[in-house]
Amino acid sequence: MQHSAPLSNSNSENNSDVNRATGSSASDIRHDWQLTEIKELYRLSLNDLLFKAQTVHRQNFDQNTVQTSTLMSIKTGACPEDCKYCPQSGHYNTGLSKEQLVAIDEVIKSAKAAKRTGATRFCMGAAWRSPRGKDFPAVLEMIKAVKALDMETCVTLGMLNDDQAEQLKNAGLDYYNHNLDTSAEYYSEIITTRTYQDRLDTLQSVRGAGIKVCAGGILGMGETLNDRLNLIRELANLPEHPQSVPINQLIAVKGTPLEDARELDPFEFIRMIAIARIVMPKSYVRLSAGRESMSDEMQAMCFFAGANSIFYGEKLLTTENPDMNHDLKLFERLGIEPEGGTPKTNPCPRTLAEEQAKIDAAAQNAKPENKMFYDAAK
Ligand code: SAM
Ligand code: DTB
Ligand code: SF4
Repeated sequence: MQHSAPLSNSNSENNSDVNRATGSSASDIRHDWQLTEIKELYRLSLNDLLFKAQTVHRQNFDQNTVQTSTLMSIKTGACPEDCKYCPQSGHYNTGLSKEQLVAIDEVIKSAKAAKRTGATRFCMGAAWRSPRGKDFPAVLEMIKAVKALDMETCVTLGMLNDDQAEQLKNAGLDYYNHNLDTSAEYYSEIITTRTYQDRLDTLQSVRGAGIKVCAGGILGMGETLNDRLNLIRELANLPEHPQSVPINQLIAVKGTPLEDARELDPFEFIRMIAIARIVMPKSYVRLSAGRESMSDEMQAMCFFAGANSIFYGEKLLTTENPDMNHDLKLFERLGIEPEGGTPKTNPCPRTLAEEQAKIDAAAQNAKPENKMFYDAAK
């Protein structure tokens, strides 16, 4: 069963035109995508690919609405897994200090703040291989407490078995995040402490318990184009499309084995968002980690390509995310409305002087790196 996504009246385009443009019908939910077909999408000109993706997007969603989720790390660092991208892995020295599970009061405080700023979903992440018996009951209480604030809940706690998934469902959990991260072929280059099949099994337990699945991956880890396309194919060919598909751009963190990974061409990233939109037409595609280093223009193109969800709030789990004022301003400039509505009060009010200092600092930082910058004084 696919979950039903919002459809606005503005989507009532002539379906036959749309089908001609997309080569498929609006209700097409397929789980048999071949790599060759996904490659065909990739080979389209960017204009053609974006047109197709935007057309599918409009058939299934309000094109001017973006869902906002706020993240909180409820247990940080010293993870036993060796994910090469992750600042929280205990295998690498990234300068993070190990922390215990946070107190429920802190979670409630953060969730209330997230709700005030307009987030509709609160996602809690723990640096675990899988939930530990002694901490699990406290996480169940956190889910109940956030749910009681009338927010959607999401957790990401590592591998789950059927029984744990069932308990999460009973606590009222809406979404479970567990990413495939990359293609099955490239996976062992990135993680050796658990297998691709382990990940698929966890997703099966989550689905089996009736929890919505949030599953995606990371781009820019040195994978090939085939790996990127195969990741999207794996996601699209799951027994049900994940209701939420986070597409992360690697945040290359110092101390991790991927600290020097080569940056992906922004157009490659945008193409992957567009392909994900086309092959998983009713899934929310989340423009996830990495927005801090993306230009506003790149993010706007990702929204045009069909991304309709973001992490919202200054912090992801341990790394930076754009500040909320910047995101709200960007939405305003693009005519986008957050799914929960625009907050009535400024979420992080700054004085005019602080605003100006931030703009000056950004302009100052931009100058030396901008090779196109023309200095008339020289
Ligand atoms: N330990 C749990 C797990 O691995 O499922 C939950 C937390 S883990 C940090 C959640 C996801 O964050 C990872 O699967 C990965 O896709 C993403 N992630 C972690 N570090 C990242 C980084 N440096 N850049 C981009 N995405 C990252
Ligand atoms: C996901 O796909 N991205 C989020 C969330 N799921 C849990 C995490 C991004 C983490 C980025 C690195 C950090 O902040 O530690
Ligand atoms: Fe641990 Fe998750 Fe980071 Fe992997 S991604 S090291 S499992 S916190």
